[in-house]
Amino acid sequence: MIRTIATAIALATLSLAAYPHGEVKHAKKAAKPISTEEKVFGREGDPKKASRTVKVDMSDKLRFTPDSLTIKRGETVKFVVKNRGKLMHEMVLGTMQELKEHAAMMLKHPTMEHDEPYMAHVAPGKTETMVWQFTKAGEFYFGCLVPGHFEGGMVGKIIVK
Ligand SMILES: [Cu+2]
Repeated sequence: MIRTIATAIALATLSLAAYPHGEVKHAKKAAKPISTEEKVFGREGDPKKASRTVKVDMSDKLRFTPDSLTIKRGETVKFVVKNRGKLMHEMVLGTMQELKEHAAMMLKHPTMEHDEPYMAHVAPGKTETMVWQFTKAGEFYFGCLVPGHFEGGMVGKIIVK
């Protein structure tokens, strides 16, 4: 009986040992992969494929400069977004409907964190970049969703044709 148990244990140990130790895969701390999510207003762009750079300034007067852009359909644009003010600002791409809804939500929940490839949050005096490919023609917008800013007129228009 004891011998049987010992044999069983030995066998069990053997069968365990038969499994090679799986190689632990250490995920490399690489940049976030480019999202493939397709939005009505396009998709995240590959920085290597950016064919145009657009500088956008944001100010505490709640204005974007420029506040209107025309983009060719299919174009990948690198936005270089500078905050010239003393307040936090952000540039969020979307349809007017989406921006309105999102802005209303930010008013209700001011501390809500949001971070998507179509947003650039920029601290005072800083510059951030955002790369976006405009895959569909249409009329889109960009707004600052810091509570009160969108309502204060911090919005711009993008025509994709
Ligand atoms: Cu703002």
